[in-house]
Amino acid sequence: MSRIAILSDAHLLMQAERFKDENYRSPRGEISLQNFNQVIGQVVAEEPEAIILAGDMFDEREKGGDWIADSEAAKYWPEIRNELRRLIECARHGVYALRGNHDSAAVLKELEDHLGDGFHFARDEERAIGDHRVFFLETRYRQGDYRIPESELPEAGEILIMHETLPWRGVPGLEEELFRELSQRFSLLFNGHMHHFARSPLDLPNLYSLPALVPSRELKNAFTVKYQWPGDLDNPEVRDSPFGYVVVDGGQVSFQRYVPIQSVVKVEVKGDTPAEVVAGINEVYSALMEREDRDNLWVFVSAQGVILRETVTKETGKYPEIATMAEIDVKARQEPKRVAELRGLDKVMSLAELEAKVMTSLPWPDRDMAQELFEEVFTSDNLSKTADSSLERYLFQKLLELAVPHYGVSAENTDGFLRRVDPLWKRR
Ligand SMILES: [Mn+2]
Repeated sequence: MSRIAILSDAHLLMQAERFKDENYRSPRGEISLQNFNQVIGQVVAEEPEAIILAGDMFDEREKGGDWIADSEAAKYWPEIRNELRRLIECARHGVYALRGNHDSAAVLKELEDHLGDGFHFARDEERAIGDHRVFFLETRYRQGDYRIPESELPEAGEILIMHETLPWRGVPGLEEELFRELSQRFSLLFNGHMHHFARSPLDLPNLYSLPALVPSRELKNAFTVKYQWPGDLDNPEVRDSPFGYVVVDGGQVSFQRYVPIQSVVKVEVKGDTPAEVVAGINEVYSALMEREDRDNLWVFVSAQGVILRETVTKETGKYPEIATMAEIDVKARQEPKRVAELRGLDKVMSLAELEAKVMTSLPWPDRDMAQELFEEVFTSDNLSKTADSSLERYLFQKLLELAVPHYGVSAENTDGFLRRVDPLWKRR
């Protein structure tokens, strides 16, 4: 039986940048090309007879974001094409590509036109590859739960290649019943898109989830090193690389691990106050600075607590030697804001900074009222007081006094209202 290597989800062009200079390539883009070069060397050394690209190898490039300079990402293509030529030379039965949800059909078509006989773009069709029959199911991916009409499903076959969301661990995706049906119709099923290697997901013995070939975007648990704060910073959790590809050989399916050039570091910081989160970030980054491989890290930060994304970005920015990825994940805890927490806020953003931020973000009609709030109510004097009912009453009264003229309420009515609610404050 012919040996086939199946590669997926390299997302190579995700690294392309929005820079005017056509020759500039970011460190992130360079390292992706280096990884691609190395992993292709590893694949070629296995001497596969055919190679299948199971989607999102290139990535269509973000339309809005900060990634793309020129629409073709031309500065990356010469190297990518060279690597594809290496694959074509090594695989006598050819290279076959399925379009992933991030790939553009135009790019794959162009590769087919320019790389010659060895490269095939396949959609909703069966191909004879050596002594195998492989069906390529064109990607239907949608967000949330979705299905594919029965009339569009392949009847039966040997190997099925697809790129859809597995409805896994509570995550919505292509309906499970459909995977079951396809697992009856085919001997072996390989699904890309999930970036994690797994045998028999959904308890289907002949279904495989394909790993991401090289690091690209952040994915949960796709790290090789993890620091948690609070936690033991001398002994971060270390995991085997989750990256690589799959080889099918005589009915045997094996995961071939690829160890990337960079360590993919996950940093998780949890704190009760902004000051704690800031302290945690700095302690973890001090530990990162001590690492011998500090120049070869890709750091994904996740912060939990009462914290602003800008604050996390500012703190991590103090360590230019460490490559912090832009996708910073901030989970602000949803709790009623109490005065004690506002005191904590004062430590990462001074009252004057907060005031300036609020003032510049408001349209003119609201600014004078906000100005009064800062002058009368949110004073450093008030904010540093311990919360008690008399302070709350005072703040309530001041807010009411400031607000009512905006709604045309007379002063007498406000006084009367305050007199009537007074017993409520006292009863607390
Ligand atoms: Mn995908």
